[in-house]
Amino acid sequence: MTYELAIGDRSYSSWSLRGWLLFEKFGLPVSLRSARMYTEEFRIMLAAFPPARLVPAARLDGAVVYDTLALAETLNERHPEAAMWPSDPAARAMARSISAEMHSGFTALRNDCTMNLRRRYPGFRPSDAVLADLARIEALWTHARSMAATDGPWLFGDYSIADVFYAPVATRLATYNLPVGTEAAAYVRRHLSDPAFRRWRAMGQAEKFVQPGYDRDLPDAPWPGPAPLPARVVDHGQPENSLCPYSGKPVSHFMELDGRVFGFCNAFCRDKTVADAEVWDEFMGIFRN
Ligand SMILES: N[C@@H](CCC(=O)N[C@@H](CS)C(=O)NCC(=O)O)C(=O)O
Repeated sequence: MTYELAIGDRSYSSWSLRGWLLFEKFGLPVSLRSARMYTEEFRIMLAAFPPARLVPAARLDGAVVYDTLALAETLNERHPEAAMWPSDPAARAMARSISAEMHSGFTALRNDCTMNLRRRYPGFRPSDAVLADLARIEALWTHARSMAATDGPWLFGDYSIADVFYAPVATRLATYNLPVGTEAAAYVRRHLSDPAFRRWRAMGQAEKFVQPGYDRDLPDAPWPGPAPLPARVVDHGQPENSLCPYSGKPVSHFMELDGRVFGFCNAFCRDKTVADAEVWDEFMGIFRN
């Protein structure tokens, strides 16, 4: 199978995050294309996925599919072995319902609290409309948890497409410090500590791009997810590895961690590792040696 996925800015594009999680969390290999939103490069990228206008857009063995809900259902249809929805029919129907409600709803939350994985605003004051969306979201999460068939920490126990749809909702709760109860707060933390999500966020940090209009003029606080290992970029040094842990190519970009220097074949792979070293198995394989 040959799968391609076009995405936008990792720090800001909530639908791109969902599209990518659909592949990453269910072990479906995909080759990625990315471009900054609102640029000519973005328009050219999407021209290869006609008639898509927005990200994510995918090509699955030649067939273009855009819109995240359509992508979720098409991947589910092609990969029954991936168990992307809950297996119990009633839970599956509910998982589809709450995902569809997310896809078409929560406009106050989505408009007032755009996804921003680079910021946390403890002083943000939500409107009544955002609070009403939050109350509905918490009610849906509680309902889903009451139908969970396993002890897993996700909405229906095991990770499902419903969790993909609510991942960027969880990050908004974190970025804007929105008030929710203990159970919902635990679910948000679960997303923030998920290694796949952490890899996505680290790649967003490595993109080093601030999309105009997404930051708020509010005091910022540290991201509430797990603290990254204290890695830092260095210009040179004696790396322990001569080949990049990701590509196997000769190293040219360096970072230091615990007084040890490691090399990578490009700045992006070095910077995504500096951002959150622990979640990259290829790097940790050489670090632990
Ligand atoms: N309904 C679409 C929404 C996709 C969407 O709004 N994508 C945004 C990024 S999060 C986009 O492509 N924005 C670029 C633009 O508006 O030009 C889906 O489910 O995939």
